[in-house]
Amino acid sequence: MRDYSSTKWLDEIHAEGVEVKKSCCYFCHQNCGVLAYVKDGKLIYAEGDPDHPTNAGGLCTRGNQAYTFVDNPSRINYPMKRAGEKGENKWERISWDEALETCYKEFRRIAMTYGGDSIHCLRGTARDNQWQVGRMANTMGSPNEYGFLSGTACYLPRLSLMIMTYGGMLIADFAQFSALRYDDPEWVCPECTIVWGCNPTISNPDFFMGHWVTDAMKLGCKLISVEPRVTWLAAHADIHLQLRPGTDTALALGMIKVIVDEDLYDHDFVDRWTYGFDELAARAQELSLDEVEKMTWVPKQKIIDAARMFANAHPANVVWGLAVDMQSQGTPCAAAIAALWTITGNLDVPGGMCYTAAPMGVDQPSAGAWGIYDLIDEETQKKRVGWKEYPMYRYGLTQAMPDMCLEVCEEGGVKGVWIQTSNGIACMSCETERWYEAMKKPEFIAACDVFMTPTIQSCADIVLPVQTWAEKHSVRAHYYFLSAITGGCAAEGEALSDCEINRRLAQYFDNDDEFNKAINRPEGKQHTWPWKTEDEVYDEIVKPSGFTFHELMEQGPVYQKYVYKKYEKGLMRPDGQPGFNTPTGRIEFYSTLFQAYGYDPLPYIEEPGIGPVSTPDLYEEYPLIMITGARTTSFFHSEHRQIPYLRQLTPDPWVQINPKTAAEHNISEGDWVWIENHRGRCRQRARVTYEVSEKEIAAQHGWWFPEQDGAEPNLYGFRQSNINQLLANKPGRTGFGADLKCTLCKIYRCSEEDL
Ligand SMILES: Nc1nc2c(c(=O)[nH]1)N[C@H]1C(S)=C(S)[C@@H](COP(=O)(O)OP(=O)(O)OC[C@H]3O[C@@H](n4cnc5c(=O)[nH]c(N)nc54)[C@H](O)[C@@H]3O)O[C@H]1N2
Ligand SMILES: Nc1nc2c(c(=O)[nH]1)N[C@H]1C(S)=C(S)[C@@H](COP(=O)(O)OP(=O)(O)OC[C@H]3O[C@@H](n4cnc5c(=O)[nH]c(N)nc54)[C@H](O)[C@@H]3O)O[C@H]1N2
Ligand code: SF4
Ligand SMILES: [Mo]
Repeated sequence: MRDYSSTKWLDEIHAEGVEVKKSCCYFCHQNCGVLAYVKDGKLIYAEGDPDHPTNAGGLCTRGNQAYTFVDNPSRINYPMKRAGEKGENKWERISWDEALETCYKEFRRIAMTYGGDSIHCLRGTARDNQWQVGRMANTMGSPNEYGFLSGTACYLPRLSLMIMTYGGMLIADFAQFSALRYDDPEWVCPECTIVWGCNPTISNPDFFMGHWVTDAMKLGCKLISVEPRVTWLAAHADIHLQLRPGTDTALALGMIKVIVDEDLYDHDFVDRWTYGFDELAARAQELSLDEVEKMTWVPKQKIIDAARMFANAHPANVVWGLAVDMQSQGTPCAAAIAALWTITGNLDVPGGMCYTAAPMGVDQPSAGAWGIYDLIDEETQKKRVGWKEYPMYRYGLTQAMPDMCLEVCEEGGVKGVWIQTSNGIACMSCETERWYEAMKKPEFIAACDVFMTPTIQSCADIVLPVQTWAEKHSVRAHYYFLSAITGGCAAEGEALSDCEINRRLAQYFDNDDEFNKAINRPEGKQHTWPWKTEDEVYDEIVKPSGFTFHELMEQGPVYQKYVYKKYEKGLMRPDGQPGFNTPTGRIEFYSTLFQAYGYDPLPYIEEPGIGPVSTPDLYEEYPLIMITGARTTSFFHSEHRQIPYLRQLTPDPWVQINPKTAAEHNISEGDWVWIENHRGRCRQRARVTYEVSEKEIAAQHGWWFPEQDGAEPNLYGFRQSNINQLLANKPGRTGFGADLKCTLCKIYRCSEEDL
């Protein structure tokens, strides 16, 4: 680790022979601008690029530690094949040719024997390679690409709702659409923002920087926080609605009720551009505020105050987050919250909620949308797991349905698995043991990763080493700008970028006429990866912008002028008419598509599957509501446990416990405690804090211990502190959303023997 006690390190990075390159961090999908200090091909330091408009010179804790991530002794440096039984942690170095040929032969055999759909391609919160995993599935003749996450409960509940009822994806406008940022004369600072189930100052989620909210607060923007915990933002909010986890829909409907009752809504917008307002209003009227208070635990006067504050502010917006998705009612919850910003007339106006754009016509590759799904024939497309059962999965989305995929795998229907960017069993899957067992069944599994993980150890036959952003090229089409990742450092060993791995593997399939005939590849689509180098791939992606990839590298981030109120100008619909790209051409509070699919067309309230109301018996035995996975600065999910400085910041998994609850259980700060419910238990260390109320605890997710024995049965201790063992694979009615942040548990101190 670098010694910061003297200024010697500064001399080091400013010494002769050190090159400073402009690049972008990709340790999360935020993609901050970086100045990379490179010496002899190695990254020796990284700092924020002051010219980069979104991070403006800042890097988070992890970005600052880039050099200890990139140059880390535990990285996978060579392709390897399993040399013992699965889980024995015995690996043998092989050549890239042998590795890729093995993958090709195995996946080909599987597709030809059992059908392409028996190959499942899994990814987590992928980086620049999200589209690649879907495309790779198609290359191998499979329609099945997804993550291990129940109810696809990360962003997709919100996204699918917006696609179906708003005809596009919306995001709070904090001037990110303009390179001038806050100096852009057209932008208006929001007068009020609701940060809803999101902790952006820690998580910077979904291409949104948390400091934009604090910037706006300094410019006078009022803050409403909808958050069970007392986060920094909640503590600084004008109104903190400290709700019971999983009751967000009731709260949003309560606020809608106040806005309608007090006639605070935008009549003109509602009349001209929306569909089903009366039905929505009637649905909100079904509840009394006393009932909402009882359900949500939020005093009704606070609900009234918040509704008034939000509705009277112009413009106003909502920064919503993962907690919306991580309840089984993710879809109706998203619908209710979106209705709030819509009835108040904050749609596609400066400082309001704005439609994302494809900068210079470049699709957002990381969102999985780039050029796939006509690479396989229609019949195979319909073999996507969940296609029939969950129609919302078809609508503008390409993912298979994870909970059903798990069942298919358990029944032996998954024969080949390609894992790229996921540590499934240590982080993403609920009922961990089920996924762990299921992943033992396929005949062949290959994984691409930067580090060895419990997931790879437990099930993979082949491991492929992956480059980090510091080493590879890539592009990022944010929804507001287009930029190139320049890399420029030498990778230790033989790691390749995801893109290059995929491109090379695809060549085998693309040149195999017999295979393409057998899987019935559509006419003219045989060359699924027709590019000769990875830079050619990026040239193709950025082509609509008029730049080549290398021109873009020179140029830095490129912006396109943002157009507000696109719906008035005929810019939202394929037919060029004013309105929105929905069946009625209006924003649909009453969704005609939901109705057609047999779902409730309006937002409705449903209790979390396990909780004080739905399972009172369990509540008696497990009297604490359990929040999981609230982000911390030290880690990205299950990653970064190998980075010395980050691990020093958070050496052990911790669970937040209110001082009163801790005292009741004779638990002191730092004690190891068991967290247990009817599904299982795991242990984490007590962080005794008023950040959580007496009724809740908040446990970390994604824990495993790279320093422990990697072989079975220990597998880096991935069961010891893995909170997901207590969670269920149980999606909401639409197939979206799952209760990962609102279930029940009890806690007790670990005994001496336990440790
Ligand atoms: N209880 C609970 N569980 C949760 C959550 C929660 O809030 N609560 N959050 C969920 C959410 S929202 C998500 S998105 C998932 C995330 O779940 P995962 O995506 O499985 O999480 P990561 O730990 O980021 O795993 C990514 C893996 O990819 C590797 N990797 C990193 N960079 C690259 C790269 O460039 N290429 C390749 N090929 N590999 C790379 C890392 O080393 C790591 O092993 O976790 C979910 N799990
Ligand atoms: N440092 C870091 N940053 C990350 C990640 C990471 O692992 N580490 N992961 C990335 C990924 S993939 C994602 S999806 C994003 C997620 O980022 P965010 O959307 O910010 O999600 P979280 O931090 O999981 O949860 C946000 C807040 O929701 C609160 N909460 C819990 N339950 C409820 C509830 O029922 N209702 C309401 N209203 N609030 C609730 C929690 O207390 C928490 O403070 O973060 C991304 N950024
Ligand atoms: S890890 Fe940190 S520095 Fe890197 S892109 Fe994400 S927020 Fe930015
Ligand atoms: Mo996520």
